[in-house]
Amino acid sequence: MGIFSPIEHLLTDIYVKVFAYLYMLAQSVLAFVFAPTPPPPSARPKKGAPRVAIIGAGLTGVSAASHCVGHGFDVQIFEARPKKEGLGGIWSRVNSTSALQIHSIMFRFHPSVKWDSAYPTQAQIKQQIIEVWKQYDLERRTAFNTPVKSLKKNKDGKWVINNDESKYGTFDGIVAAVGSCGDPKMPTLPHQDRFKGQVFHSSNLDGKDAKGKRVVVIGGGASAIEALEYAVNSGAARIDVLSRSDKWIIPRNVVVNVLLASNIFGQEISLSWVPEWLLRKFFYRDLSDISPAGKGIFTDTPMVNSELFDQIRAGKARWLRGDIICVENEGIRFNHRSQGVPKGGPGHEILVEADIIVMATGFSRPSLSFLPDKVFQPPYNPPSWYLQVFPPQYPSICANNSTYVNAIGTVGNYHIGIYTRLLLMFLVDPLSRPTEFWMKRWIDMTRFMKRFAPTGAFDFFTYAELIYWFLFVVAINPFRWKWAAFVLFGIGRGLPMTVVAGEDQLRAMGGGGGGESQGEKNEGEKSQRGGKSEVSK
Ligand SMILES: Cc1cc2nc3c(=O)[nH]c(=O)nc-3n(C[C@H](O)[C@H](O)[C@H](O)COP(=O)(O)OP(=O)(O)OC[C@H]3O[C@@H](n4cnc5c(N)ncnc54)[C@H](O)[C@@H]3O)c2cc1C
Ligand SMILES: NC(=O)c1ccc[n+]([C@@H]2O[C@H](COP(=O)([O-])OP(=O)(O)OC[C@H]3O[C@@H](n4cnc5c(N)ncnc54)[C@H](OP(=O)(O)O)[C@@H]3O)[C@@H](O)[C@H]2O)c1
Ligand SMILES: *[C@@H]1O[C@H](CO)[C@@H](O)[C@H](O)[C@H]1NC(C)=O
Ligand SMILES: *[C@@H]1O[C@H](CO)[C@@H](O)[C@H](O)[C@H]1NC(C)=O
Ligand SMILES: CC(=O)N[C@H]1CO[C@H](CO)[C@@H](O)[C@@H]1O
Repeated sequence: MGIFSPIEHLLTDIYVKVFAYLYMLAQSVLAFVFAPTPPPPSARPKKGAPRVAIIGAGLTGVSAASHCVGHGFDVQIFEARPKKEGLGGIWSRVNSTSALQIHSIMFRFHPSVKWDSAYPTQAQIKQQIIEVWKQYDLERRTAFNTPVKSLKKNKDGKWVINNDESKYGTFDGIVAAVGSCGDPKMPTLPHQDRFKGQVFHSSNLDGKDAKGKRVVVIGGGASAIEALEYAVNSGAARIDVLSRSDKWIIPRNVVVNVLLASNIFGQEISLSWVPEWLLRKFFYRDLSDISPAGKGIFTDTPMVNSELFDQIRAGKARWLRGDIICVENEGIRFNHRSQGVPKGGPGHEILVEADIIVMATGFSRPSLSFLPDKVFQPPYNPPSWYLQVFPPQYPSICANNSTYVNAIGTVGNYHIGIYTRLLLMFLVDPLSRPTEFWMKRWIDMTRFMKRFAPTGAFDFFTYAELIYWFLFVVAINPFRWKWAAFVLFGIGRGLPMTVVAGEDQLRAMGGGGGGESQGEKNEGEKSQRGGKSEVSK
């Protein structure tokens, strides 16, 4: 052993360095091929270029804005919070105890992102978002401290934000990127005032000293695992996680994650017991009691972690299923349930002692209520929209990741890029634009195909399903074929634009063409026409 370990170390070191080098190299190639060219610093968008309003300066908003700007569109970003907490979105509001749990290869939210590690820290993620923001000259296009409260069409069919046309102008398209994690959720537990220790939210653990203390974490989501890791790292004396519902945990392994994300059906299928059985047998092993009973893996976003079980096995932490009865002076009175017993079901009562309570109880959902009322009418209410993000009444609105419920997938640059480019295509090419009728039929069809899904059709999807959605909607409409390379890869916008200019002339001669939807004809006819042939390449 004595002789081998230095060699072993050296080899590991070389291996890691070579791998890191190759990873960086591959990312440079991706950036070179796929990142749209940023505009020159002093560039002004061409007069009459379509304008897109981006709501939210998190990674979705910043990435979407960069795609718009890179393809010659004009953008204005609206961010509710001040720059310090708003730019970077949720990653600027959680403390450094949060980090990426999935491999960064699946978190390339923009083609120019360059991760230098497999699991970047919160600070590194925030930094990458800011870099994209700077690189695409978005600083002068961002209004901070500006919550969007309303979105209306003016008489020309253009979008007006917060009823203030004179201040912000009008917009042809909207990207609502408000995210799904807003303010921290801090429920008050029964008799919480009796507790003599301290209570913190999981996003606010920097500088909190847990050394030698008993830490109780409330919640069973990804934030609970992060809080557990924080407590282990700061040398807590005892750690208990109190979880009232079960979620699947999958290993930090790119191959396993990719395999799970490849379920093209996007729901539980007759073979889903196979991955579930394998996970219990080879990953949970002796701890399979923690795994969810009777809840399929394709129903809920799983948590990605490999160290949790080691920490439980090493006796550093306990993971307890059950319901909180009340808080006491010394800790939490808890009804401990066995596997398979539902929330609120029978169990046995214990007192879990605590000096610190960490609320890993999640975040409240930002509201989309600034959108026109009719987009919320069931049965076509979010997330049951066209491709989950376009309300069927308005293909000029793209609400990326704001309707998200659950999925097994990735936040690859593909999603944000593809969604943004679909929107851009709809804006400039009326023939490619779906009508309300067909958008609703697509939603109906997806519901029909997923009618046996234990979740609603849009409450859970997989990566493979998402790719199928994109390919389907591009292939189904011949007028979109010329756009395929642009929509899917961000290359070659010149050619379809030339065709559209030709079609435009034809339409100018003969009339016709499609509006946004029935009753919204204005938009398509007037607003799109003006700019499109003049957009810079
Ligand atoms: C602790 C933590 C860890 C996470 N880790 C992972 C992970 O490992 N992997 C993963 O895939 N995901 C993870 N996530 C999920 C995370 O939500 C996404 O990674 C991503 O940051 C979402 O980006 P977004 O731009 O869509 O939303 P956000 O980052 O939430 O940004 C939305 C922005 O919109 C602004 N806004 C909202 N409403 C309005 C309005 N009306 N007007 C103007 N502005 C508005 C908000 O102020 C906010 O800045 C994590 C989340 C948390 C909380
Ligand atoms: N690095 C990462 O990957 C990472 C880290 C953190 C967060 N995230 C993401 O961020 C989002 C939020 O995650 P999160 O873990 O903060 O929140 P979450 O997934 O919403 O989980 C909150 C947990 O708290 C429980 N809870 C809520 N209120 C409670 C109460 N009053 N009493 C007892 N338990 C209560 C919930 O139980 P019920 O389910 O029964 O309501 C749930 O187990 C998710 O999308 C997640 O994927 C990712
Ligand atoms: C941690 O989060 C809290 C609450 O969001 C914030 O006030 C504090 O400044 C953060 N601390 C650090 C070091 O970022
Ligand atoms: C955009 O939306 C799709 C589908 O909801 C999602 O998979 C993609 O990751 C979103 N973008 C981000 C950053 O989450
Ligand atoms: C994959 C995906 O849809 N992207 C993110 C959207 O928001 C949720 C919740 O904040 C994240 O968990 C996803 O990673």
